[in-house]
Amino acid sequence: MKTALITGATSGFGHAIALRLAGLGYNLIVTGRRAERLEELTKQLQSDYSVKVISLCFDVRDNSACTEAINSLPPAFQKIDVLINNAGLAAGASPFQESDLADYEKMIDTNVKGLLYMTKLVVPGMIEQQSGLIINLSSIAGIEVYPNGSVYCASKHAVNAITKGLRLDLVKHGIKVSSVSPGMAETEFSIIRYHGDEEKAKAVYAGLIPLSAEDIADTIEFIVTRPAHVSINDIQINPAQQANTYIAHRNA
Ligand code: NDP
Ligand code: 8X3
Repeated sequence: MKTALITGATSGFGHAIALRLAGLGYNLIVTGRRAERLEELTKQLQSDYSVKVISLCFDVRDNSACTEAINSLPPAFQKIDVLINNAGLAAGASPFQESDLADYEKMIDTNVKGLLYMTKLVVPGMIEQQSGLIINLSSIAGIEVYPNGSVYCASKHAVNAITKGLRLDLVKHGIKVSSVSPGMAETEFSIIRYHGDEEKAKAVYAGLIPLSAEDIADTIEFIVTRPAHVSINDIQINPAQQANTYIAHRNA
């Protein structure tokens, strides 16, 4: 049985991916900062699927906490086959000159540095195994830059560069590296982006059918179920009503 580690499994994509991978028979390491949600998810996974699950509660921005968490894994979970770097966020949506330095730090520390910390800790085991799959959650924001999103977009452009760099450096060790780049998806993402303003968050998806976390779980399932000789480098996935970052066809 294979083991997957999913960061940010307490909500949205990560939660849906955890359920999907359990359905595919993966043993799981699920992570996030909200202990209660991790506990609930672990209970659900253990009761609905016959897989082994362990939860690790820590902040990916804290390298020592990441290290401690990975070092605490019992032997049965130490061979990680799939790492899904999903934990991430956008904080704020306003012009650069009006936006908040603390928000920049949150985004860079989580989306870029957290991803690096986790990857750095998991890659040595994959090199030892001479196999593995790393999937990074990027975004359409890693492809195009939009107004009021310079730092979030920068963080996802960085994720793309790291993904490509890892692929170049790890190919000789049999490790595949993929990214998934979704457009608008309705999760807790916009609520977090707008600092808890649910009305503003809802307005993001007005007049269209956004992607769901299930759509992203479908995409991850496709990547992890390819044969060993096939690497999916990147999948860009949008709602049918979103042509690109700038053009969305909204119902009146
Ligand atoms: P959610 O807000 O629903 O989920 C985010 C997850 O990340 C939560 O489980 C949260 O857990 C975790 N997380 C955030 N910060 C930290 C941290 N410092 N340490 C540990 N875990 C953390 O958003 P989505 O599911 O939509 O987002 C998942 C990923 O997909 C993100 O990287 C996002 O940038 C990306 N994405 C989202 C899109 C969208 O439109 N929704 C589109 C494209 C990409 P907790 O709070 O418990 O720590
Ligand atoms: C989230 C997608 O374009 O709404 O990564 O910021 S977007």
